[in-house]
Amino acid sequence: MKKIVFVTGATAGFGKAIAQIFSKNGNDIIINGRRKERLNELEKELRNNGADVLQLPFDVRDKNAVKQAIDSLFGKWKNINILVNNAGLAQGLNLIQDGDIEDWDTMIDTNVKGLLYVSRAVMPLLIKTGNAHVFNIGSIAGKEVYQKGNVYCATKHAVDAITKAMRIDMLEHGIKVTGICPGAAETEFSLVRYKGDAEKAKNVYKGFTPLYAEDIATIVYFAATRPAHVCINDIVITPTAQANAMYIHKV
Ligand code: NDP
Ligand code: 8X3
Repeated sequence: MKKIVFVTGATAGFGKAIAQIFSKNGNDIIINGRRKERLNELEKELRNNGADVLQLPFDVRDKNAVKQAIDSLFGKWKNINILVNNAGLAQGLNLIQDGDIEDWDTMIDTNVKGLLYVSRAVMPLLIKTGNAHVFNIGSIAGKEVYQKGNVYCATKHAVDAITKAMRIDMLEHGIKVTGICPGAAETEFSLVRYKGDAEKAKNVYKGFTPLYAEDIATIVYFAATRPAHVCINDIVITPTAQANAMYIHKV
């Protein structure tokens, strides 16, 4: 059955790959992100895959913009079946005493508060639609902490807690809630973390085969297509070369 899938942060990485896989499998997609040109390109691509597409460009940190965008949904677009809370980022990698407070604010505002603003606005629609499913993109950094990861890890631990809490709150509505917790994946993530330093970003993935965005999209699609009585609660995915947040075997 055709579903309406709402993906935040669909202009790159996991979000883009998730929008692509759902569009190729007969679903209609609402795409969000701040970069309008990328949304335009993605809309064309998804339409070529046969999907109907609605763009909702907003910054998840802006609670008024989030509410306005969700309130503007019309017709069938209100009947969202799947929400993928994916928009997020790491900014900086510093010991706590050297941390940049603006980086901290950006990560907390995006990864925690942004996810909450979007969820608060969309959950009532999911409850009305029924048979709905929420995916929260957490991280292995939400299961363990690593040196210099302090605040990013804290935001992803918060996502882990919100995911568990949502599952309880959504129980009476029969809404599935799944936490997706990837390890090292080569997307634009490290480019953003290192503020555009492409050399540093590339080095993160040298010496091993990382995950790719398509690996995560395939897993989200798998979890979204289980029978109605089956909910996959939580998935931790690492590259084969990664044992946990600290140990990556590099050659
Ligand atoms: P990318 O940088 O490739 O993509 C991030 C996406 O988030 C972009 O589409 C970006 O769009 C969007 N985004 C960022 N900030 C905002 C904002 N304020 N409002 C709206 N959209 C925003 O990274 P990934 O695909 O790797 O990251 C996706 C998620 O996966 C994040 O939550 C990240 O923490 C998590 N993650 C990543 C891992 C990795 O190793 N790559 C591992 C584990 C988890 P735009 O800039 O256009 O707004
Ligand atoms: C991104 C993966 O290991 O850099 O969430 O925290 S990691």
